[in-house]
Amino acid sequence: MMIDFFRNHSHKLFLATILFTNQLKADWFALNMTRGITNISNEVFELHMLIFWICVAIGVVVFSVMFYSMYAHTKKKNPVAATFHENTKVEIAWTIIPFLILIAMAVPASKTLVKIYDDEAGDVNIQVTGYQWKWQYRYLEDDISFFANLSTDLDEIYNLVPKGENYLQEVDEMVVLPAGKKIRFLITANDVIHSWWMPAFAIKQDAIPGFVNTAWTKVDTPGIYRGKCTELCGKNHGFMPIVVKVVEQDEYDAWVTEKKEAAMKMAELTTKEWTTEELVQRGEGVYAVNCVACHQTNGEGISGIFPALAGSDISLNNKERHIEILMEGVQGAAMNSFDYLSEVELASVITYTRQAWGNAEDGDGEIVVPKDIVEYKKPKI
Ligand code: HEC
Ligand SMILES: [Cu+2]
Repeated sequence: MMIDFFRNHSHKLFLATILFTNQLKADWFALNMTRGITNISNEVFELHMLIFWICVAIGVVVFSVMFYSMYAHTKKKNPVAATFHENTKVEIAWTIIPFLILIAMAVPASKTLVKIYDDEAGDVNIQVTGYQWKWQYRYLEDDISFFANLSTDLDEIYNLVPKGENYLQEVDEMVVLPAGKKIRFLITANDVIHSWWMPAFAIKQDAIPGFVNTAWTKVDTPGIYRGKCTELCGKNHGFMPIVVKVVEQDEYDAWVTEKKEAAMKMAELTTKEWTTEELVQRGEGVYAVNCVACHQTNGEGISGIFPALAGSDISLNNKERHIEILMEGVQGAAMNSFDYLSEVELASVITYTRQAWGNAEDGDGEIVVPKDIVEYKKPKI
């Protein structure tokens, strides 16, 4: 009896299990768009659900009519086919009804779009520039500017150690925003097309060289929000995440003050008179972070792949080319531009490579000071 019940109804039980297992439900909902945390992102989500359910309803009606017709008008039941043509009433109905449905969808969609496309100045205005493969943020009112680089350890990427919680979603410097204020982003790019995507704010805006696109947000809930570049922009496209930290106003003010002080210190460092020893000392650290992977600690490089800097002609006798190669990189080679380093870092790492490994004795021993880099950066006419 019991066994028979299961035999006859097992498929129904199976279906019920699928539909009501909580885990499955959670997985299913994870497929949906997320709600985000701003008013706009909520509106976008509601709009998405509204349109989704309209589509479901249309699907149900259309398929019901279709399956009903297939069932009710089989050849068996209707051996003689009807021969009528045209039906004005039906044709008017199937023109007008979709038209009304489209209008009904366009009204709320346009309302939300109009709110999204607001490019009035914000309380805080930030220029966002996409680079291969990092983001630069410039706070226009406060003259703060920095790059946000991926900070995930290379060992995690190469599976040498387990992947961390925010794998490929972490940066060395977060964008800090004050809660409850209108923030306007002016989004552009320096090389190829990127796209600044922050799902929690419902912002996804193309970053195009030579154009400035705007986006805005107002976030009331402090927290850390993560997004990424979402326009295929080259080999490290997956390695330029976006991390935004929303804090209360006073914490934001403190951050601004701190950033400004750091910038002032940097400006002082740039103009001060440097001794060779100071530059070399600083440069050794910069070299260890940015150059050893290829040129090696002993400056010998790796034969056939990365040239030696110890005893190289550029390091010994060609200060101008040395600056240029760091600023511009070498097209088509692994030697990228390091123009995002500060003037002090650049000058000190160049001086370090010109002094270390006996280069000072074998070459002209000329040093590079931060002012040289400032000079190089000035537009040439
Ligand atoms: C990803 C590997 C890599 C990194 C990191 C790197 N370089 Fe290079 N570097 C190269 C390659 C490859 C070349 C050869 C480029 C070419 O084809 O001319 C080169 C060339 C150079 C040259 C010219 C050498 C010569 O005499 O021809 C200098 C100087 C130099 N790099 C300095 C640096 C400094 C300083 C750093 C750190 C700030 C650095 N590089 C970081 C790969 C790298
Ligand atoms: Cu990109």
